[in-house]
Amino acid sequence: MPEVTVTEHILLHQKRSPHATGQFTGLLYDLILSGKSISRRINAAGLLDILGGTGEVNVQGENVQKMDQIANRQLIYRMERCGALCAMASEEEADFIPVPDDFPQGDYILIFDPLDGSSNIDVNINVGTIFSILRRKPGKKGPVTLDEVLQPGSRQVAAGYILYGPSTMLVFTTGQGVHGFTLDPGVGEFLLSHPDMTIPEQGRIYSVNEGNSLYWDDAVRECVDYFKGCENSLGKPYSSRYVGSLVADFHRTLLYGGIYMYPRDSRKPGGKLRLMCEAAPMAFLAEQAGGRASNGFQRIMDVVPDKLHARTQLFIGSPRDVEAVERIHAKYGK
Ligand code: P6P
Repeated sequence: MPEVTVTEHILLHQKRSPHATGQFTGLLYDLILSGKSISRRINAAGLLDILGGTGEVNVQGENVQKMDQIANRQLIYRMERCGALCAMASEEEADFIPVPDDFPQGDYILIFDPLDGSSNIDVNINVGTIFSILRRKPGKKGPVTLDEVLQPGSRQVAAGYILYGPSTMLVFTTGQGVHGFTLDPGVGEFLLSHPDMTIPEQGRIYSVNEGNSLYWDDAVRECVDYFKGCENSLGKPYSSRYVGSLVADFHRTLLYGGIYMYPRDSRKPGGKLRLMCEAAPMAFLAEQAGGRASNGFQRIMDVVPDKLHARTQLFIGSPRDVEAVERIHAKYGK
């Protein structure tokens, strides 16, 4: 396969994508630069005494890992200087972050989870950076307000993730399909390795944390029993795979098909995953790859966040598998 860099790929698509402007290319360049820096740290984490927790608890009520903090600070530092943003929001920060006036301002808003699944770092399991890119409402000037940030997933102009695993991969969409790039450490470039990624119409794998089954509602229990039984469209039980790192579980689902589920339960009635920095970007990717993403009752991309760290239950993957979940939920109602 000829070596196609991310920049070359965007320029090739620029003609067709109204959002792939020079400003956007610059935004993606700095996002990629941050990803390379985070990847380098993660690969040597065990040697640099940056494993483990900081002893702090974040706005999500989760223990902050040292690498969470490093990735978060790296992204904020780099992206506030990229000249394409007017604001950003991090899973690790309680409030959104306006780009300081003394930095060049842009029209885009970046939402990110700096290091999703970071509790897995200490045991050397894949983690990832998830990003979602919105545009400021046309004509808006001056300080960004929260309501400009709280946009539904359907308003995203781009979304993707950087997966730190056996190889470091960048997977993203600008609304022109989903494309995967693998980091060549020798040259320090992400090179096109998975053009036009498409999710299978139906899969053979279901992915959910069954340790929560005691707390599920009847609809979720029936969904999981559907995939574990023979009454499904496969005619036999699906295999179970669960890494516990959304980027890893989603990436496998994107390539192999099937369904990833993080349902609500009696302890987390709104679900665990964050709508804006986890579910919505993955939903954009899933739909661009021919898949579906739902909260059981409606398309994730149509859900308007009521707060920055709004949570949601998530069913995402092959269209036929997500449709089965929606049919079951329709019987039970909200
Ligand atoms: P559990 C990581 O904290 C995360 O947000 C996702 O990356 C992952 O899919 C999920 O939570 C794992 O949650 O409750 O199964 O450990």
